Amino acid sequence: GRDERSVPWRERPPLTQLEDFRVVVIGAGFSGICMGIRLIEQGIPFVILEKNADVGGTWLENTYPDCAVDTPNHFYSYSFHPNNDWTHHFSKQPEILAYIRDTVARYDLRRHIRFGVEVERAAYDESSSRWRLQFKDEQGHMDCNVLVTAVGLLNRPAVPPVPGIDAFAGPRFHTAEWRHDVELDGKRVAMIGTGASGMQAGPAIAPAAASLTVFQRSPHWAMNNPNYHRKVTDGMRWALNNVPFLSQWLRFQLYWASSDGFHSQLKVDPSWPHPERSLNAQNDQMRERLVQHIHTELEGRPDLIAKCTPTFPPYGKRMLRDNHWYRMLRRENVRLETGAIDHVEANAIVMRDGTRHEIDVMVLATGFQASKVLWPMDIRGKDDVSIRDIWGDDDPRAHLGMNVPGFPNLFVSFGPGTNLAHGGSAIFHFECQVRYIQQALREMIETGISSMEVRRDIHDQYNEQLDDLHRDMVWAHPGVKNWYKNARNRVTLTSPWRLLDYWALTREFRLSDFTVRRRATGIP
Ligand code: N01
Repeated sequence: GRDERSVPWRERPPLTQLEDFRVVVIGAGFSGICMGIRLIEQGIPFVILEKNADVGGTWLENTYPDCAVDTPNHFYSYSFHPNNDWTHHFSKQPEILAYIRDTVARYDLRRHIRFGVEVERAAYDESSSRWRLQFKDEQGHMDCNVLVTAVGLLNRPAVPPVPGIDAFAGPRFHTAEWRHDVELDGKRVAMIGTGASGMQAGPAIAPAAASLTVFQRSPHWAMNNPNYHRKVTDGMRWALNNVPFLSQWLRFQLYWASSDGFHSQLKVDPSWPHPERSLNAQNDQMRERLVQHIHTELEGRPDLIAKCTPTFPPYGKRMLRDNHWYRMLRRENVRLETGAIDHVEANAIVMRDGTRHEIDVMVLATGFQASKVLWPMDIRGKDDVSIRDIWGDDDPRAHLGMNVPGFPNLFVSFGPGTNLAHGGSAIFHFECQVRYIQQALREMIETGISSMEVRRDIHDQYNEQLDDLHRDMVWAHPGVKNWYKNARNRVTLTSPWRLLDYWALTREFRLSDFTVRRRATGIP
C-alpha cells in the first residue's frame, strides 16, 4: 500500500477489484467522453448516460447551415488524440462530429454509454454515501458513488418572450434544433439574433431565400481572420503527419496566442483616457482594427456601418469571426432591422414603430438559457437540499467550477466560472477538470474515502477571488449585456483566468480542501 502511494498517481497501475465502486457521467459530449476515456485507463467502473441517441453533445445537436467551430481545430481537439488531418483550420460541424465518433471508436467507449437516458433527478444519500439517479419518464434508476455531470452550458434553447410568438403559423425553429425538412428556397425568412450562431447561419441561408430579414437587438464585434475560411494545405497536413513534434508545436502556439499573448486586452487599465470606447491601449487598437474592417466591408453604406458598429469595448460579448456577415448585409434580398419587436402575428413580425415584416419562416438564433447550470435536472445534496435553493435561477458557484459544499461526491464539468469567453479551447479546460477529478477518484478509492465534500471556506474564498478578478474584466462592464453574467450583473459562467492559471489551479488535487468520511481500508 504505502510504497504504491509514493508513486505519482499517473504512474500507478490501473485499479482492479472495484466491483462495488461506480462513477456515473452524465453526457457524452466532448467532456463526458474525455472523462470516460480516463476512467477506462484508470480501471474505474463507470457508465455514461446520454439523453441523445448518439455521442457528440453540442456537435450532434447543432446542425444549422455552416455550423463550425471558431477556435482553431488543432487546439480544439483532445491533446491525447490529435487530428493532423483537419481539412480546415476551423472545421465545420460534420467533421468535428466525425472526429468525436472516431475518438469514441478508438477507445471503445460506446459499450460504456447508455443512450436515450435523461437524468431527471439525482439525490445524495448520506447513509450510503451514494447518489441515486432517477431517469425521465420512469425509464429507470441507477446508483453510484460519484456523479460527474458533463452536460455543457449551452443546450437549452432560449425562445424570446415576444408577444404572439406562438401565434406564428409558419415553421419556427431554433438554430440548435434546425429543421432540415423545411425548405428555405424562395421563402421569406426572418432570423432573430446576431450572436455566434446567427453569424454563421445567416450568410449560409441568405442566397437561396427570397428574402432574409435579420432582427438585430445589438451589434456584436466580428473580427476578420483569413484562416477562418482557409483549408489546411496539403503541405501543412503532410508536415503535421511527418515532422516530429510539429503538431505539438502548433498546438502550443495556438494555446499561447489565445492565452498569455492576449489576456491583457481584456482588463481595465484605470489610467486609460477613453473608457467610453475601450479598456486599455491594446483593446483600443483591436477596436480600431474591427471598425476598419466594418468600414472596408460596408464601404458606401453608411446606414449599415452605423447599425453594425457596437458601442461597447471589444470582447464585452463573445468576439465573433466574420463569416462574410457584412457582405451578406449588402445583398439586395437582405434587410437589417434594428428596431424593437412589438409582437408576432400569424405571418408577420411587427415592430414597435408599426413596420410589418411579412415572413414565411422564423429562425431563432437567440442563444441558450445559459445561467441555469444543470437545469432542468433536480440535483439534491445533503439534507435533501436542492441545488436550485443554493444557486437560485442564475447564480451558480462552485470551487474551481467543479465542487459545491453540501453536495459530496459530485463533480461538475464545464461548471460555473469555467467557460472561456475568448481565446483558448474549451477542451483544454475539460482536460484540466478531468485530470483533477481523476486524482480525486484515485484518492478516494486508494484510501477508502466514502464521501468527499469541498470545504465551505475554501469554496467561498475561491469565489471571492473569482468575483474580484471579474470586476476588472471587459465582460463585467456595466454597459454590456452578455450570457456570461446574471440578472444582477455578476459574472457567473465565464473564467477570469488565463489558461495557464486554471491549469495550475487544477493540476494537483488537494485533499485538504475537502471534508472526508472514510470507510474501512482502501484498495491500493
Ligand atoms: O447565442 P448568443 P448564440 N429579442 O446568446 C439575440 C457558442 N457558439 O447561439 O446581443 C431580440 O450569443 C441576442 O441579442 P443581444 C459561443 O460561445 C459558438 O449565437 O443580447 N434578440 C443575440 O444577438 C456563443 O457565445 C459557435 O442584444 C434577442 C442573440 O440573440 C454561444 O455559443 C457557434 C432576444 C443570441 O446570441 C451562444 O451563441 C455558435 C430577444 N428577445 C455558438 N434574445 C462557434 O464556435 C436574444 N436575442 C462559432
